[in-house]
Amino acid sequence: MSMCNMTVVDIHTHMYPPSYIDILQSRVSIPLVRTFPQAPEPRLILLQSEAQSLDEAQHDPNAKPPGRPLTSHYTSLDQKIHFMDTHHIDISVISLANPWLDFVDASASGGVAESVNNEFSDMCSRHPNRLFFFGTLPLTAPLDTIKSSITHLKGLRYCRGVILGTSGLGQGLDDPRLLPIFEALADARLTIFLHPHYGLPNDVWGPRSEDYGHVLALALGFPMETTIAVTRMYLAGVFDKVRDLRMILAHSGGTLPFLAGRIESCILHDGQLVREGKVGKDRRSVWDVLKEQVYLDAVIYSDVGLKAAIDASGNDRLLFGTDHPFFPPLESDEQGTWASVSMNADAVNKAVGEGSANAKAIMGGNAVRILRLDQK
Ligand code: 5CU
Repeated sequence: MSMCNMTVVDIHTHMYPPSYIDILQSRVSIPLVRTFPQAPEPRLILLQSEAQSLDEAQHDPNAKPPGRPLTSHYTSLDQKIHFMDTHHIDISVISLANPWLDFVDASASGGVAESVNNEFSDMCSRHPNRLFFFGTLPLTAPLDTIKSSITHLKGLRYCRGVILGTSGLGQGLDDPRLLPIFEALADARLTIFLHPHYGLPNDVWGPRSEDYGHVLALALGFPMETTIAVTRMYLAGVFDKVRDLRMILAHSGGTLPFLAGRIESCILHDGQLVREGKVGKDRRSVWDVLKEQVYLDAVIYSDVGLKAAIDASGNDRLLFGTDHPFFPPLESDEQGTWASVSMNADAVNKAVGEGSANAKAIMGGNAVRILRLDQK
């Protein structure tokens, strides 16, 4: 990546702090961390699509190890800083990786959220010019506990938002019970970083999906999940009800930039919606919401997808990211440069021109402005 006169900000970069790994190690169902005789490092098993390979590895010591190796890249702050230095990243906005606290018992999640958010805050304070974070909400807890968590995050100096999955309180993000939470986040000027985890049901992938590694779940399941979640929010009127809500969508919005036109057409031609008066002249279209309340990360690995994202939201709303520590190099040293990072940087250069004002904006300027990273 070329760095001259440019601040590079990575807004899509995860960690699992040690206390969270302890929780995963104590679990017997996914998500979990487990050691297998056939693998040198503990394995991090996160996705339901990994259930079959987990089962096979538990019964057959020769079966391929499930999940992914739990390397120090997932847990170590020194490693995060080394990764940033290696890739000339000036600032990272770190966040807990999926599945956050979605599986934590209601009675425990408030306390776990508080300690995880404090851990992130402490990590940032150790590198004050280089780290900010998106906090984590205890969504399984009662509403008052969730609101207290937002108040806690609002008071943490380096917190700039929250990372959120698509399950919400268990019924998705179009659930009216979430409106007070969205309002509290908007009032606190905490941006939501919306990130997928659940993908699509396993049977969509067919009986041979085990032969295809993680490709279907990650390349297609994740983006479709995001697309569906945001479309449901849009159809439920969430963006109109909470006009100050701001969301960064992971993976350039899933397939939203590509499908927004089709979503619009389906709305305009839906007899039920028209009869119910939901397609009036004052309606804000999906395109309007994409340009007014949504930001997109630039984690799409190709200029083709990136150009669609820019067309949909605007050069001033795209934000560079790496998805570290996921997608490490498989055949070169993990301490060196990662192709998954350069693919995203190259896509920016190809889409808007290396060294251009738009490239500088996407690589970091937009993040500094949108997330107020110049205010410490
Ligand atoms: O490789 C994966 O499973 C993942 C994941 O779980 N979360 C993520 O952000 N990227 C890749």
